[in-house]
Amino acid sequence: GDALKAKLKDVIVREGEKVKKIRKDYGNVIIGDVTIDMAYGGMRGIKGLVYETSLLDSEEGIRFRGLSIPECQERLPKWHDKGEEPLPEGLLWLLLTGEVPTSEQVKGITREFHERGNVPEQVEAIIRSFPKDMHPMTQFSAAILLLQPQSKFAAAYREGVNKSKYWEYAFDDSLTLLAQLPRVAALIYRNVFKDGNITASSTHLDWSGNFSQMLGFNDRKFHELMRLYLTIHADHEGGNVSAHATHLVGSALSDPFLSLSGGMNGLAGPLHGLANQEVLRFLKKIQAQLPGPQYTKEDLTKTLWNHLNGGQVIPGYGHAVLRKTDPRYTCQREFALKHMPHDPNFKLVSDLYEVTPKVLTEHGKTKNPFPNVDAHSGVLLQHYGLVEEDYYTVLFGVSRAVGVLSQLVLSRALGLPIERPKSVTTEWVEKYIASN
Ligand code: FCX
Repeated sequence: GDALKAKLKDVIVREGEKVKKIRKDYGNVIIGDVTIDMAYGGMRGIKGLVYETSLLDSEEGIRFRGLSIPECQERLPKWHDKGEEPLPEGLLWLLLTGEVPTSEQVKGITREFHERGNVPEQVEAIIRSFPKDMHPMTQFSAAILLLQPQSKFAAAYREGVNKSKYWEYAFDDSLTLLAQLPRVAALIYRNVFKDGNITASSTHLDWSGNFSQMLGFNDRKFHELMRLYLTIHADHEGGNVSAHATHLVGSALSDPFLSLSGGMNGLAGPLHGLANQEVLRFLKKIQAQLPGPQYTKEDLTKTLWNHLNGGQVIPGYGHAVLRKTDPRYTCQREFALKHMPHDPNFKLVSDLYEVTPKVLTEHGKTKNPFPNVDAHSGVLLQHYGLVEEDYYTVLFGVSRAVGVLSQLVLSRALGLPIERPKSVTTEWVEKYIASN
């Protein structure tokens, strides 16, 4: 934590000066136009937000501080010598500082997470008292709010701390949150789906491995899967609902706990993070409609049309920005090809990959007929026995916290103001058209 904070301090001074100069010298440069369609259309394509931690290319997919997913897999530190997947602790360092950390630096973060990982007892008691039929994402967002009284940012603001120190408190809160989220998330899982017992934290494990163990999974391959999973779901630039919501709430100087909970409520929507749960439900639905394991591509096509004709979207396909197969899908596919090539659910996902883009293209609505991250994640979890799909979005949420909290720290460091875009009414639009 201390090493990261020291590094971050340097980066923040440097970046702060850079941004100041850009705004002073080039503040009036125009970077886009806004059409009436964009204003009605969810602000699609409007460049109206600066978000430092990652950038999405519509063809190539996400880059974290300039690194693609395969580059992150190659360059970020792994878990000991046998590890093959990147550690999310390393991604956190990368997102915050723009630099690839050493193994030692990553170990320092893992240690810090262990030190801060104890969840207040009264919070655990309340989580345990949640009704079992309350959706895991509702529980997760509520649990994050229950952690909020620990906020050092909120306490410092109340004490009248100088603006220039905001980021330090945001950073402190973010580390606390990231340290405690796995325990909170595991508690929800154990409580809703198992007997409520939860393994104590193991300081010899990394953040993902320890989380997996608390969930009740000790297979080393599952730990590797979780390292990959928690890395690739972390960040997808700034305009997606969870990142933007966290950013928006944070811009009011709501502390990181309040901001993250806001972001998680957006992630819980079926067009966003909940799509990973929806994909599993969808796979089960079409499996039931197929004639058996020997189904043909024509059978698959028919079930897809049935679904579409029912007026529903095909979950896991399409994207607001991406126009090609999501590299987060591709790396999960590669994980499956390596570790579970004969898994029947993987076969179904693979077969769908061959059929669905054609069907969606013929359907003629979606701008992107290719799969996104959510089309694949569920079958990997099923393979290792994490079969309760209503829980999947919580895993997405634990990971997404890494990205959105990193940006939140940087937003406070750069002194970004309260967000307040201008809205107009249809009456205003009509008058504007008439007068032009
Ligand atoms: N199946 C059927 N129709 C689809 C579709 C799909 N997978 N994707 C888009 N469409 C439809 C839209 O519903 C829209 O129809 P309408 O004109 O009747 O309203 C039309 O195609 C144009 O939409 P498009 O511009 O291509 O997509 P948007 O930017 O509006 O929406 C999402 C993007 C991702 C919301 C959309 O593709 C979708 O609903 N996909 C399924 C849900 C999903 O997988 N979400 C997860 C996305 C992401 F990876 C994540 O956040 O986790």
